[in-house]
Amino acid sequence: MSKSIKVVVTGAAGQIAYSLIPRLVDGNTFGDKIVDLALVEIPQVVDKLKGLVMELEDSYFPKMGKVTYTDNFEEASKDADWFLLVGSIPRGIVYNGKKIEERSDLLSINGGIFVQQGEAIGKYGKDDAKILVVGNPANTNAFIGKDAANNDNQLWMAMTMLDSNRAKSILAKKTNNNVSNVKNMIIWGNHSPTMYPDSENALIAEKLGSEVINDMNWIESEFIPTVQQRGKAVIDARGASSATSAAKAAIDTVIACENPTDSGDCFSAAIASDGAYDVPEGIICGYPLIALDDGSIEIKRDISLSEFAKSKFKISIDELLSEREAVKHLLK
Ligand code: NAX
Repeated sequence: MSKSIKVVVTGAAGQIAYSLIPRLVDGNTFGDKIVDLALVEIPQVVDKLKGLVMELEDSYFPKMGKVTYTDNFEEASKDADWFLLVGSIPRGIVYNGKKIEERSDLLSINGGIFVQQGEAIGKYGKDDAKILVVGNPANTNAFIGKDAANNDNQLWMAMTMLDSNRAKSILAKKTNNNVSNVKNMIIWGNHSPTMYPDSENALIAEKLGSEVINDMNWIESEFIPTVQQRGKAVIDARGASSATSAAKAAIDTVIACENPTDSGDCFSAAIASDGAYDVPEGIICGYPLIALDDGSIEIKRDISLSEFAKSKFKISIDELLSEREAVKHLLK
């Protein structure tokens, strides 16, 4: 009989989850494993998940195991292998009588949620669980969750794969390549408009981006801002934030963690700094990562950063430090 794996998804009635959840059980993400799903929503919305479960049943997924839904995160967490924390309170909604516009308000409200979820993951999740935070502000939510979980065997990540996929697409277009020819695409720092997408260390048709693109003006005034602002551009064009591409990026992150990384390549996600690349320890920072044969995930440490790259990266590190300051009342 195939091994089974349990995946918890929060924000399960939201738009990203609607694209994401079917792909978790379609046999491509976890290969041969049977996938048990625990879907989590807030109490006001949880009953809608009945409809999603009906659709999953109607879709004929041979690798789908047990599917449950609940508004009780602790119950969902028991013995879970993966947590995809998509749910969060978006900017612009009225919460407890106040319209949430400022990043600091968003940090505080979502931070509170991530304290509870982190504690439950630390206590009830598997000891080697992997946690991917998608809900924004993703890096600092992951920072708060990891602190509350207090379990160093578990791996907390914040998603930067969507930024990396966006950057690959732009570099491929610029150089007339297929997107599959762009590798080693690193997003340094925060998943926010300060992120630094690293064109210099990207491999484009096996050559370093710094050799292929000799146009600093294009990098600085087009490439970097386009990647940084792509989320807003999608909202302006679609009237809603990225959903299918965000779901695909979450799946890409899971697949990247579940399979050894090809030599010369890396994948992008933010994890806790251990001081690598002079980033202050503990903050959840976008890094180049590799998955090893034994299933562990490590920071790729042999990337050299130009002075230009270092100055851009520093802006994002400073932002992460100020976010850490804004949520320090939530830390243990
Ligand atoms: P939706 O508003 O469609 O769905 C979010 C869902 O989360 C809602 O159904 C809500 O009820 C639920 N929720 C809120 N708090 C919860 C909690 N404590 N437990 C369980 N469920 C909870 O948003 P959607 O478009 O799906 O986006 C979800 C999050 O992803 C947002 O925070 C968004 O900003 C973030 N994004 C992150 C990206 C990234 O690259 N890291 C890119 C896409 C996206 O913008």
